[in-house]
Amino acid sequence: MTFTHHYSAEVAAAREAGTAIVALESTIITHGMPYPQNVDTARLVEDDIRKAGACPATIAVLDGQLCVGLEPETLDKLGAAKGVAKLSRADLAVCLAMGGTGATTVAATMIAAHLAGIGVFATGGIGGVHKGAETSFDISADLHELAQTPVTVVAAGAKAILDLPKTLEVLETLGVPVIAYGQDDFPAFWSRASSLAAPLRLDTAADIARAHAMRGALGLPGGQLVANPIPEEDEIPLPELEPIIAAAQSAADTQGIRGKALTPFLLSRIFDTTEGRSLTANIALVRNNARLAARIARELSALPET
Ligand code: PSU
Ligand code: MN
Repeated sequence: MTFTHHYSAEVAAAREAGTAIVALESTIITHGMPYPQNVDTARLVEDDIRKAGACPATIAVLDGQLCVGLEPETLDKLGAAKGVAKLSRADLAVCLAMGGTGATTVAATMIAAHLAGIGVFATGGIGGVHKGAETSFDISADLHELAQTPVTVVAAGAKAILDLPKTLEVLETLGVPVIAYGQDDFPAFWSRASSLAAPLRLDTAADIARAHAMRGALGLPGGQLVANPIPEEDEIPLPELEPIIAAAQSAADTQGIRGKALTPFLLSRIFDTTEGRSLTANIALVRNNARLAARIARELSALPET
């Protein structure tokens, strides 16, 4: 059995030219943001990466093809579609084998990026340990992926809808480097600070690229989580969000929302309660992560091959 990547024209040209490439996920488009802001954001994020001198590669599965880079009309279609499958590590092979279509989560995007030789990936926030995980056992496959697939993921920390202390504990157990960028605190997605210290801190894209390469040189599997705080002017302070998150979580509990549906439910609930402010912040932080990821990817491609 074989599979082939389907590269967009732009990504194919970048591979040819040796341009640094940054992977982007598609679940954030189909499940993380409402239409049409999702498509607008996806385009802005791609442009941010181009302006920073790298090539964006949005990843999705379309009609049984693992697509690395989406043509503009395809991105539109995916963003407007309803009921698109959310593909994590467990779902990828079945979807490809059955000729299906789906959006890739952080975990599935890391797998596809690595197979395509892409070392850096930008998103909003990774999945993690959900509140109440001690009874629900809901821990995102993103965490295990970071432990086994050598891709540096730039995110604004983990989404604040999660149990952040437990998320950090699991990442520590799995041996995933959690590197705050330019500050000591682990960022909390819509907020710069979580009051939890990040285990590691680096201050430059070059240092992050060197750490990525060093893991490879040591033969350590797995990637790195770069936790990049949202820009100050765009943040919603955590104390303001906490009651809103708690209300969204209790609505999910009452309505029995579980599994793959939980993250999208919480995000859209918080969007409604904040009258869209959470989305504005989400867009700002993804763009901020894309810009940093482009710089890391360029530093990485400038390092001598090992
Ligand atoms: N980041 C965002 N919005 C999102 C996601 C990340 O800003 O919607 C998606 C990612 O695809 C991530 C997924 O992998 O949420 C986590 O889902 P779960 O908790 O079901 O593993
Ligand atoms: Mn889950």
